[in-house]
Amino acid sequence: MSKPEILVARAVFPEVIARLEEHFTVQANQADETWSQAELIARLQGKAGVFTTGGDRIDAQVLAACPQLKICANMAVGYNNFDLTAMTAAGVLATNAPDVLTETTADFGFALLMATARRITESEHFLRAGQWTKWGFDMFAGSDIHGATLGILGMGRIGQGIAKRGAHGFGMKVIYHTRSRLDAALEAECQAAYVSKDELLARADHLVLVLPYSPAAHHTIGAAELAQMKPTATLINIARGGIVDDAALAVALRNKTIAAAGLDVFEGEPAVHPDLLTVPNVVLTPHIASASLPTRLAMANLAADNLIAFLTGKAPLTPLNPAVLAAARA
Ligand code: 8YV
Repeated sequence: MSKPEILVARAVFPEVIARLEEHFTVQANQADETWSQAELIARLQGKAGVFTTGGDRIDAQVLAACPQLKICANMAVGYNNFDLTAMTAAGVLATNAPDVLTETTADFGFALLMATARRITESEHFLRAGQWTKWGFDMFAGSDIHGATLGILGMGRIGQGIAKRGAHGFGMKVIYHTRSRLDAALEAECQAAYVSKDELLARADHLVLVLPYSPAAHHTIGAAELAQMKPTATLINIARGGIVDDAALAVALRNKTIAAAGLDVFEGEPAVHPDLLTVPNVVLTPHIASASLPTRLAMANLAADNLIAFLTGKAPLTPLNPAVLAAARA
């Protein structure tokens, strides 16, 4: 029997391609070409599965044009690149890559918070530019992490990882807001207190965004929310572009409505709002929160595991629309 055909839409670890080749005829994109939607559709013809990353959009148009497609396996925990409703309607399984990146991403959230609050990149640019000629009593004086109030918006696995680092490592007071409040045992483990969104904005010295993107979450932080924050506060976005109104944030940073921001994700990335590039009090990184080598390998292997399991008749590990599995069984 011939092997099922799959597409790997972006370049990934060669050892993961080799694993996939044990089970499938693989069309890979190891040259990491950027494909238009039409080019993606053309390459998906005859494919039973696709390995995607967060930038590869699978929507109703793709699904209608690729009737042989059975599974889309995302190498990301976030899946706002999938139209899940359309996938379920088309009977196409979606999987993501949760858990394996939780601690690495929480580490990065803290790294970005510390770099932002302690003005690390801004001061390094100053040094590299040869501007450091003498010590100054308030030179790059930022805000403290230890003992400060850490606000977390969205309290899933990554949010909980950040809360634990803040509470246990830095003696921070942790407050959070999310759609569904944690149970008492988890709140105790994270030493985190549930508050309203308004209270979170008003009280946080450092606010970290870790909520998933959905159209309802678009511009959760805009001009009005930034105005509710302390002028000494820092804002960290490791969630998704579009959750923050980047144009409004650039204005708030320039006017010092808040002290600083650290951003790993952007509206319309890899483009970055030009105004953010001209304000000094923002730390900018290119969507690398999960980018430790072991974690990226684990994410790629989990996406591969989902493809291998599902297309060889076993249960996928991390299905997003299990209704598709139930329908296939019926
Ligand atoms: C990925 C992410 O690197 O997992 C996610 O949701 O945002 C990142 O870890 C990115 O989406 C590429 O797939």
